[in-house]
Amino acid sequence: MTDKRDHFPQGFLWGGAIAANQAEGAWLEDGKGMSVTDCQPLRLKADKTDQKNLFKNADVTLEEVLEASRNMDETFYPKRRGIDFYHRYKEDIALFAEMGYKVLRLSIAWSRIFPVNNGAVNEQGLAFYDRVFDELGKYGIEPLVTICHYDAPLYIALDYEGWASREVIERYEEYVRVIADRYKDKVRYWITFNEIDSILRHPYDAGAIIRSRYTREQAEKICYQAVHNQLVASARAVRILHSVRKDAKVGCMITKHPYYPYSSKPEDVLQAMQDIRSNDAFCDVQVKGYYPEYLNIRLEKKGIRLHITEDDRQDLKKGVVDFVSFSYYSSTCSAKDASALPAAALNTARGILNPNLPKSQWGWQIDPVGLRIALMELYDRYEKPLWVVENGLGAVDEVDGKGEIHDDYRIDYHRQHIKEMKRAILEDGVELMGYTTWGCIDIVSASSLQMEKRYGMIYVDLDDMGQGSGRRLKKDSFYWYKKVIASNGDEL
Ligand code: BGP
Repeated sequence: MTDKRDHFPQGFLWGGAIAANQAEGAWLEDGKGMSVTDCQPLRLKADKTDQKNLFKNADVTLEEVLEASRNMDETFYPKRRGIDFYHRYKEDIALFAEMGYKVLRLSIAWSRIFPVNNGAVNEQGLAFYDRVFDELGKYGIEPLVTICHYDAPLYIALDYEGWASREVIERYEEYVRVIADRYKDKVRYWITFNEIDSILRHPYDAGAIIRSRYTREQAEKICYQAVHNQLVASARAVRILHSVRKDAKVGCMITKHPYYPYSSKPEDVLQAMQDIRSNDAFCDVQVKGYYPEYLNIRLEKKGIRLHITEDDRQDLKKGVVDFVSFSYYSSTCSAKDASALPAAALNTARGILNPNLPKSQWGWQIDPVGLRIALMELYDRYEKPLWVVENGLGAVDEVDGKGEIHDDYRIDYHRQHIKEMKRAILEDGVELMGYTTWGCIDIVSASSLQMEKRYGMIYVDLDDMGQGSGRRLKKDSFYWYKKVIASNGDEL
């Protein structure tokens, strides 16, 4: 009898993750309306490690949005074409099934369901996701559905002030009621928002907020109000989903970056604790059901008075989540005085370079132990089941003369991170529901809008300009991950 402390738990949910705006394409097909991500232009090839430039791709001015809304071109708007998952989902799901997936994390494009503001529900949009869930069901793959993954309908940005407008809570609630009821027999696992903390860093795709409309100080207040409205919307979604399906499990999601003190100076240790609180703040609200006092104090110090009603406070209390999910790519450092320290590129953020860690081609530091640290910290903080819903390595992959892709660097990345997850479960007592690698298949990068930044275990023959056959090719990591899943994480 092998000791249960040697293996991942039975039923561990191995799989992968994609997002509608980065994978589906078909940006106006079958009645879909424009989304904010359909208006993000591919700018000149950004310097891979120039996070500001890459970051710029995610942000757009009002003029650029209006120009894009009049321009039907797809070439320079990569998220309009994605990898054509909309038409190729059967082939792609068959490949995920061949790897042995237990779960696929995907998102629903809100603008397929409600193409027009205050308009009718689009039956063709609903029918598409019925087909996708049915295809997953054929292989026994559970969907984990992100209700909004950066692609709110464009009217949320143009007819309102994005998520800073309270009416958007009602728009989201109407959307959730429709999909909760429609898919109650096909979807058990839900995430209310992708990386709810990211509005503060890139408000356009995360919050449908066009920052060029505001001054810097106005923009900060707008973003905090937008997060608050999303927190209320998330809480209401939890209750709707629970009311429609008793065994539904609804999670929150943040961009997790463990913060290490740059030195043992107490002020650096203190700064790391402050930064961890900043990273976890909105997760605190979604798990605990109220604003922690440190967050109230921080808002007061910024001179930000949020519009919070008593009903909001009741909503937050009644709509706490069932699990905590997060994306993990890298850790970073904290220092009281970082002015003379080298910066590090992070996932749509900037940190302090850790001299002890290697970097990816896009400058993101590679820290498998950081994933174990994140799991311990979040589990101690919340004592709720956790779920790693994004983890992966963006890299330039080469196809050799035989059509093979030898991505041993990606295998090593995942192998090291899975080993640390196993230690978190077996040695640190963390309750971990599952692991969905980011980009099970190459898709358009969220921040750089490139195809060149490949994360998948399945290669897609498309370049940054959308040129190529679109053919899917199995990378070496495809065969490796298949063995990992078949052995429930024993064979790494
Ligand atoms: C996360 C997003 C994903 C994914 C990932 C990788 O923040 O939730 O959509 O894109 O980042 O980032 P990128 O694609 O910019 O390399």
